[in-house]
Formats: sequence, structure tokens, C-alpha cells
Amino acid sequence: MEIKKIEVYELEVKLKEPFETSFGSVQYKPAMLIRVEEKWGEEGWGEVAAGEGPWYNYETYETAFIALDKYLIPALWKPQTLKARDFWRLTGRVRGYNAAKAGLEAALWDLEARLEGESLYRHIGGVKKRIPSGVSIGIKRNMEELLSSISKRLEEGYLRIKIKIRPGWDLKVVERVRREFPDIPLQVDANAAYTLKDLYTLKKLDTYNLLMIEQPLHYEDLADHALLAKKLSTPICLDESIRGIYDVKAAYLLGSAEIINVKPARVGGYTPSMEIHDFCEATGIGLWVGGMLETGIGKAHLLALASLKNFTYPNDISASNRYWEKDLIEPELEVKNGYIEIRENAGIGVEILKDRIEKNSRKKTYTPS
Ligand code: OSB
Ligand code: MG
Repeated sequence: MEIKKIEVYELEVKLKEPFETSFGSVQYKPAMLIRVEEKWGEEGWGEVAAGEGPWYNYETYETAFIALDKYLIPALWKPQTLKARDFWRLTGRVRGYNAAKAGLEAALWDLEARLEGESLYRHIGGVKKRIPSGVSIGIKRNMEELLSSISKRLEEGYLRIKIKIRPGWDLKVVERVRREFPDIPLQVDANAAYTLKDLYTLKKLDTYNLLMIEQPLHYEDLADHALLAKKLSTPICLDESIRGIYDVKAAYLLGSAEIINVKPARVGGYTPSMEIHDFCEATGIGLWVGGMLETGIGKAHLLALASLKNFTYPNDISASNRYWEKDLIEPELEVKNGYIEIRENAGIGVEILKDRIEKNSRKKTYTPS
């Protein structure tokens, strides 16, 4: 494909309710969208899922913008024609900025699939179009709020519940949830809030038949996760600790995780996500696709990724109405009997509500230099 224009949109979106984790709470959230256009006018869309501050990892919307503006977009003007597969090599000189890379690469994949008149999930070799959907529930003000939120999500059909924990909102909470819902597929996500000094709490969590404990320890600490894994029977799932394939290899050799949550925004897009997918398939590490509170555009991409064979656990890909009053795509994503069905239309398969985006955003346009 020959790119003739790239647009970066910045807007603010409002979550229906605040989403709270061990690292902070968010309700008004910056969102960044990328539109690429090729010479015949066909377009592709991607979403940059960075944080509003450097709380989940170091990347923020501001740093992602600088990386795109100064380094990533200029790298795409070098070759005359481009394949989405080339993105990683063309931008290889840029270290880090994975959310920025993932958003721009996603737009290229969408465009490439659209140009071939093929749905993106098939284009990348996906094998399933019904994607199992789990839901992530933030820290609440009290138990009643949490329990009613869980009931509601179960009624909506989600296949597993993930609750956020942190010191002080953990054992009592899980104990109560398990009393109320003894058999539901349940997992917890600590977002790196514990250390090995909390072994008592972590050993207790081990007794509630959880599917997995996500990122209990420091985001850089593969070693302590390996030590902890020896002491727990519940599988450890790594999120923040996995910034790419090299972390996956180290985690595998050390025994730091039985399961990995792949977020393209964290590992740098489809190409590294697929590399991780294949490595984990070969080594028996469990996989699912995680989310970063994306709008429907980012979520439609997550669905395409989750269609690959080895993403077997329910993913953090929820319906449009989970976070948004009104999404930026049509039709909105719906969970039916626990699954979101990918449409066969070209690319990510959904219509982008461009007017809505144009009206509410700032835009910067780039053309070949
Ligand atoms: O740790 O998985 C996480 C949201 C923002 C940052 C980190 C995480 C999350 C979620 C929500 O858990 C996932 C989603 O529904 O998009
Ligand atoms: Mg997580």
C-alpha cells in the first residue's frame, strides 16, 4: 500500500463510571485515534491506548504523541510501498513507546485488510470469530456496590469476572464474593500492588479457587514472581511485567507465570503479539487478550487478535455499553451468551463514526515528506 495521509486525533472520552485500580482512578480519559489513508482513498483506523499518566506503565498520551510525531510517522514515509508486516522493522530503531507503535501499526493492518477486501481477523490468520468475553471490575466504594456490579455483569452473560484488588481491598472482598458466587470463574488483578512481604495475604488468596492471580508483584520483578509461583497453586498471570517477547522468554525460563495477558498497547502491536502467541503455544503458556479501556476501535482490534488459536482464556474485551454511553463505532459491540462475534466485513469490520470523532477532537495531519 502507498500511504498518502496520516491523521492523529486526540479526544476525551467519558466512562460511564469511574474505573479504579490499585494505581488510580479514571473517568475522563484521553483517547487517541490514528487514521491512515492510501492513495486510492481507502482508510484504516487504529487506537493508541496509553495512560492519562505514567501509572500503569511509563507511557502517556503526551509521550505517545511525541513518539508518533517525531519518529514513528516519519519512518513510514521512507519506503514507497508498505506492508503492515514491515512496520516493526521500519520503526525498530525506536526503543519502547509500544502504545504509540501499536496504534499506528493497527491502522496499517486495518487498511491492508480493507484493501484486500478481507476481514482483519482472517488476514492475520485468526481461526475463530466468536470471542469469549470476560469483564474487569474496578475497586468499588463498598461491598454492596461490588456485589451488585458482579450480578449485573453475570446477567449480561460475561464468562468470567475479574476484580481489582489492592492491600486493604483483598481478602475480605474475595471471601465475600466467593460466598455470594461460589462457582463463577473468578480472577483477581493486583496491578503490581504487593510484595513478597504480603505472602500471608497471597497464600490466603490461593484458597479461593481463582482462575489466576494477575500481576501481584512489582512490574519489573520476574524473579519474585517466580519465587511466588512456587508457593501458590493458583496460576500467576503476568500483565505489566511483559513488555515484549524477551520478557516472555525470561518468564518462561524462570517460571514466573503460567499465563500471560497480551495487550498490543503494552507489547507494541500485532507483530510482537503474534510472536508471543506462537512462543506461548510452543511452550504451553496460557494466553488471553487484555484491554486498556479502549473505545470500540481499539476493542475491534483486540477482537481480531483474540481470534488467534492459542488465546483460550476469556479476554478483557467487553461490550461497548460496558464503558461507553455511546461508542465511536457502529454497530456497537455486543456480548451474546458470553461471546462477541467478529463481523466478516473488511478490516476490523465496523463502521467508524467519523463525524462524531471529527466534532470532538483535535487533529494533526501528516503527508509524505
Ligand atoms: O490491568 O488489565 C489491567 C484497564 C486499564 C489499565 C490496566 C488494566 C485495565 C483493566 C480493564 O483491567 C480492561 C478493559 O476492560 O479494557
Ligand atoms: Mg492487569
